[in-house]
Amino acid sequence: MTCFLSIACAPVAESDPIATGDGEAGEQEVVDNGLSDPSDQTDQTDQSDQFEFPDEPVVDEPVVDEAPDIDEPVIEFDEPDPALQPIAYLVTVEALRHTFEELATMHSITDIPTAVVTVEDICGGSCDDGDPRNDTAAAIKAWATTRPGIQHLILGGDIELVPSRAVHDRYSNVVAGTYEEDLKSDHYYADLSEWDSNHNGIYAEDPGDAPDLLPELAVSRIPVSDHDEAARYVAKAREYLSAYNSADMQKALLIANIATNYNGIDINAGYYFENEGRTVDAFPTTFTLRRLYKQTLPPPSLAAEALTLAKEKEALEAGVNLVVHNGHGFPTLLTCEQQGDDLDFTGAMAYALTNQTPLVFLSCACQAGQFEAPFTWHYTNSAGEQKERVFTDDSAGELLVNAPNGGAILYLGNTTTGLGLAGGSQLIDEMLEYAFANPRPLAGDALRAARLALPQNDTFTPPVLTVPLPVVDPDSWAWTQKAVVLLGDGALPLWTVATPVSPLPLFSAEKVAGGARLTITNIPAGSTARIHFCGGVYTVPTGESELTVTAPGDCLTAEAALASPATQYWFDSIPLL
Ligand SMILES: [Ca+2]
Ligand SMILES: [Ca+2]
Ligand SMILES: [Ca+2]
Ligand SMILES: [Ca+2]
Repeated sequence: MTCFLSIACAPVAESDPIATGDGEAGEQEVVDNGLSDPSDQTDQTDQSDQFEFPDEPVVDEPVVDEAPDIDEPVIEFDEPDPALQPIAYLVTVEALRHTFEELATMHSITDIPTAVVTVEDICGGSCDDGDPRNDTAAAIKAWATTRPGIQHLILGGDIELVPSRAVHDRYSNVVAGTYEEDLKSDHYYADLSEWDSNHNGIYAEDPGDAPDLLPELAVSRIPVSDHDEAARYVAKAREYLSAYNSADMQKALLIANIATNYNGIDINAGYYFENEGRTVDAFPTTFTLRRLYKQTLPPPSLAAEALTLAKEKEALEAGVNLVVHNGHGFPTLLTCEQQGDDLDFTGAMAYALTNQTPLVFLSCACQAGQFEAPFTWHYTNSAGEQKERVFTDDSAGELLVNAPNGGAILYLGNTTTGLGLAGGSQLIDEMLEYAFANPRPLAGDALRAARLALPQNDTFTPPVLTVPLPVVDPDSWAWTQKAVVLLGDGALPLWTVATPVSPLPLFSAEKVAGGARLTITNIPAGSTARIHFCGGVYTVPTGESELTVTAPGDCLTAEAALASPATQYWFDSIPLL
């Protein structure tokens, strides 16, 4: 086993290409197809002139032959806020539009103006997925590029709904060995530089293309395949925003496998965690850290517990916010050791987790974020033989995010071999640094900042060696940029300080002719309150503790939210009765 820097366990891709089949594409010229800005949905407010009634019904004259005039009220509708330009766009498919609009509304009325758009809208029937220069992925990127003010792109669907970009890469290091793989890269959407400058439909070729790989956008993917999975994720996001047990916000779990064996010496990933200026030091002293480390001598920390599968499950379900995993993975395994299978934490085990506090799981492991699963993996084994292996389920990282009774709200991982100490570990440290340096950071912003800050060279001296090992180099930097993916909604915040739930306001809604009357009262001081109905957003003036608005439209629900820097969010959606 020549693997050095956190390489996949089980069938290890010692080398070589693997054609999983996708061609790739050139950039599409495109394509502002005149798609209207989704924030235009507020137009329905113009219906107000349908509802003008006579102001002064005639009542004084005796009426003989005519029906009596009825004293009709005049309905005047309030003006909604001018439509804000979205800073986040959620790209999904028509079948999931309605479900994800609930998530977008939640963001929009809690401070992150967000619009939903579908691949059907973007393509307008003209995408050709047989031509990688003009396929759906190219159209999505071209479309996103033309959105003014865009900061976040949230891909709302698994790969069969919202495609990724196939690329090929090779990494070689004197100690790590050589890897050459096909992989899917959502980073294609984040870095707006040209990924196919020679327009041959093969992206990020070396030589041939020269993307800078530095992100302009914060990109994430909610890996759901159907309505039920999407609805569960939206419900999970709502709980995460508004009903989080704040006692768990400053709890973190560090999981370490043996990163590699170098000249007969086990290099425990815990040595990296504990190395001065790295992962442990990234956490503020207000955090409580629990360490589950594979046992080696010397132990990386006297505070560490020995890693076992039972302890890992118990710790993930005990109520913890940030989980950092440095070690191994596989499409079917969330965490594992490189040697042996006694510490295989499977995707099925991740899916079965029952934790009240949703996890933010940051891992540098191989392949557990390979969301193209279910798929057939083609690889070359250590004997140089071409092999293939069929994976019949979503990857372990996807299963963790889609877990119905717990699991994660966000999973950071790799869509192929992860280079661990050669880039993935440093990227996680940079995410943590950003998260703790900024008030209520958004997850996608933390990843974007980490990608920008990731060093192109790094060395690391484990305590069991006397010489520094070269770990990050420009090639492993580039591989890491392409292979890392954020599963979940990157426009969600990371909770980094203990933040209580919001006091509850009272929100009620009743139908009126042509619209609804919506009342919010008991607004706590310091909160920004907003009401949403039929695409219109109504903001309560600062300092007011209540507001009633009359809004036009015939929507079935009305929404309201509170946002405050001192508390979690509050959000409610109620049916119109
Ligand atoms: Ca090319
Ligand atoms: Ca760039
Ligand atoms: Ca799936
Ligand atoms: Ca998948």
